[in-house]
Amino acid sequence: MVLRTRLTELLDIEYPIIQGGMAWTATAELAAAVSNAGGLGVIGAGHMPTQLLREQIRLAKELTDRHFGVNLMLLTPHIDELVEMVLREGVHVVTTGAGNPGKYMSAFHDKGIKVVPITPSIALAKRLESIGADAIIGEGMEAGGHIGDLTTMVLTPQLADAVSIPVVAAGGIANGRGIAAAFALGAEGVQVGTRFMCATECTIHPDVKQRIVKARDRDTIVTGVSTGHPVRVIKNKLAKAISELDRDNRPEEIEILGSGKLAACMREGDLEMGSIMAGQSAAMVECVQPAAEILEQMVAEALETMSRLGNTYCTADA
Ligand code: TUI
Repeated sequence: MVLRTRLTELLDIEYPIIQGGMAWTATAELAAAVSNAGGLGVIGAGHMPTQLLREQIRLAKELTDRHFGVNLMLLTPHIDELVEMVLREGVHVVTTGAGNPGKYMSAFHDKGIKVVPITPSIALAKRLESIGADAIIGEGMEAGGHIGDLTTMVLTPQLADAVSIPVVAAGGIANGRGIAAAFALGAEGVQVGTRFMCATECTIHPDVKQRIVKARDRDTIVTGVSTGHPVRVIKNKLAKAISELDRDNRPEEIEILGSGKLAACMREGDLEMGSIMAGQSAAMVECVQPAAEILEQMVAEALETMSRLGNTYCTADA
């Protein structure tokens, strides 16, 4: 199967599919499995201690000979230390979230590291292109975790018009029809998070995977709006408590209540008081399966969809 774009050339990967760099979720095992299967695997640094991220990078290098990336969450207090370590260890790609990676751009480029920031808006994308971003991930509010306020449907085409670098669509994409739709909107790649949470190689607690498989269309909610950092999660007791604090505009209490809850969910499987960060596409994830199978199914379905649409709507006769 061949699905080549400027993104596959830029990152030297087989398929234009980037795995979301989800904190406490996207470990070296998942990243290596995705890279081995032809996508771009990404280790999610989140708030990881520097030493642990170093070990994760080294483990990924043992598990795959292919290119992989690290996602840096720019809100983390020790971000400068993480960047320095990533520069020393060397990885092929850095994706960034929750901020502007401008101050690190030239340091990454000097080491030959491609920089692919995540943006929720057009203005930030233009700024990032002007300072040398290699590609841009536009993340719509269908995504899980920390989100902006535009949908993938409106963000992607505006990004494709606004910048010349490759655009990667993220948020709400869990199957090949999603890839075909993203391509129709002008993207040259997709980032997929939630579906890869249900990869066999993903090391999160099995109960979380089953919760995602079970999820229905309206099972997620956006919490923490009053903190300035809205987060999409699957509804549970914690989400309800945070929503109530949001309603009463008590952001400080949300920060306290939310602390450590992502780890409680992903590592310990606390489905009641853990933060089940997942996107709306959870409703479209049907089973737990190997990362290679996810990639193969998605690519096959994308090709089939694009060909079917061409055959259905584009007839040669007058
Ligand atoms: O970063 C994510 N998703 C995340 S990060 C995360 S950990 C966290 N925990 C508590 C509060 C906040 C984060 C869980 N999920 N996705 C990429 C993303 N980046 N979404 C939105 C943004 C973003 C937002 C503002 C990127 C840039 C930005 O720029 C602001 C500026 O500096 O102009």
